[in-house]
Amino acid sequence: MARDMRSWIKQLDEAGCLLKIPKEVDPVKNMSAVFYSITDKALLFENVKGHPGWRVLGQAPGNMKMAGLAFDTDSSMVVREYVRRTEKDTVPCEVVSGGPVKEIIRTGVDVDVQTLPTHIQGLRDAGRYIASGLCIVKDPETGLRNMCFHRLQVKGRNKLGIMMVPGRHTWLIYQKYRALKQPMPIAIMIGHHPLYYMAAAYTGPMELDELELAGALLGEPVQTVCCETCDLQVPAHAEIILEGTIDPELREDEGPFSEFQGYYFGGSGQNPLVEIKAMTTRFDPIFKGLQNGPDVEGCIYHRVPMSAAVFKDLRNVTGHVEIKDVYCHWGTVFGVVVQMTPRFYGEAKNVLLAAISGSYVHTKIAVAVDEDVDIYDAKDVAWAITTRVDPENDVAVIKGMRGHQMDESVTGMVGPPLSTGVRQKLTSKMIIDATKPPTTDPERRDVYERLTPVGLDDLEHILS
Ligand SMILES: Cc1cc2nc3c(=O)[nH]c(=O)nc-3n(C[C@H](O)[C@H](O)[C@H](O)COP(=O)(O)O)c2cc1C
Ligand SMILES: [Mn+2]
Repeated sequence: MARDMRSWIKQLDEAGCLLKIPKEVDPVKNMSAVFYSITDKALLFENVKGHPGWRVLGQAPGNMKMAGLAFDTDSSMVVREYVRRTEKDTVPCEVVSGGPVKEIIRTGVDVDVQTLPTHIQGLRDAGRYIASGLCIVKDPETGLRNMCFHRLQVKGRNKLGIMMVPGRHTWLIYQKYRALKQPMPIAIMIGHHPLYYMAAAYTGPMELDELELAGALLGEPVQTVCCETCDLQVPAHAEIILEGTIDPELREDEGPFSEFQGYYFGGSGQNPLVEIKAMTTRFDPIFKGLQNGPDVEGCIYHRVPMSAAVFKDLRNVTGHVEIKDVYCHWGTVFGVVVQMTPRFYGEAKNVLLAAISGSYVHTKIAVAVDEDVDIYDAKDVAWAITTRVDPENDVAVIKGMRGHQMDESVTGMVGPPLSTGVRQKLTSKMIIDATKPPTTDPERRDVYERLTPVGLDDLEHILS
């Protein structure tokens, strides 16, 4: 049986990780606060004000424990499991003739995206957003497919604003349609198993079809069906598919929106529009609510694929250094912690340079620690930084690197505008070697053995 959002809800429920909310919740006034206040459970809203009959699933996964459930593993193994499952070839999709997402087909004037129970995510947001829409497009030259997250502002019955960060594959493909003076067909998938979301946020080469990557993560081919109004294939077991086009030149104000770094800035301005032509759903579709921001669901989808990508990058460039684990930390994913065992002096710095140079531009501050530090515990990482770092020798700042467009602390703007007045950003990046002396210097390395209390073995006997 295909794994989808229904099987995921069942899995969460059986694991005691699902909280059903029968009380009426207003998606405009209350839902975002609920998402922020309950992070230890997935939430299924059963009564959404203004949207009779709809249910909304959110915070699923809202933490790494639930991410572990999606990967059928422990929370501390999620990143390594992602790497393991994507080591081999991706899994081609299987085109089928029909599926649950075609149970109801609406086209033309019967489509109204305002009926979707979208919520307002933050006080200064421009309006209601679909944050869980995975945008599927096809390269007009090569025919290659791409699937990626893009925030979508609800602007009318059949109108969405879309924000594409310059350089993203969707953005690159859109530039090709613009050169051809043609509208870009787009299909937006809302609601599926979380591993689809984990695949969509993975930054890989243009040739990588993120739906085939989802197949690798799921361990089964993704079944796809043809769209009603365009030549795109979409997952047959999704909850909702929106089909539309993006005009090559039409622009309208879009944003601000609650962003992953914890602010409202980034990407707002004159952005493209999606004209929705069809909406296909299940008989009783469940909407995927997705709270964006630090340490909520949106962050989990950034954190896991990014950590896995950095892990893979490090293995490619660092030869035989043993990388134990990688975790993008501190809520915002501008920081990354690498767990490794240094063999030689300076080796950790070599590794860290790779950690800030990969496919993701987010990683601005990279820290290396040994295997005796819990990289999932920010306090433990801070302890290593404060006790194993001689700032003059163990910290390096590299100037003039490519920065993230949505990092406002980066002030080095260069070049002509890319879109919506956005210009390129030059940033400095910092690497911090918080590892112990290397294994080739055992005497000095031993000095850093962590304190261990006496009598740990007898503790149970004494306390019982
Ligand atoms: C929750 C979430 C929301 C995102 N929103 C956007 C967005 O609005 N616009 C955008 O360009 N990228 C957004 N991204 C980032 C892309 O999904 C990510 O960088 C992806 O790997 C790019 O895909 P690509 O390699 O096919 O270009 C978002 C990521 C996440 C996890
Ligand atoms: Mn891509």
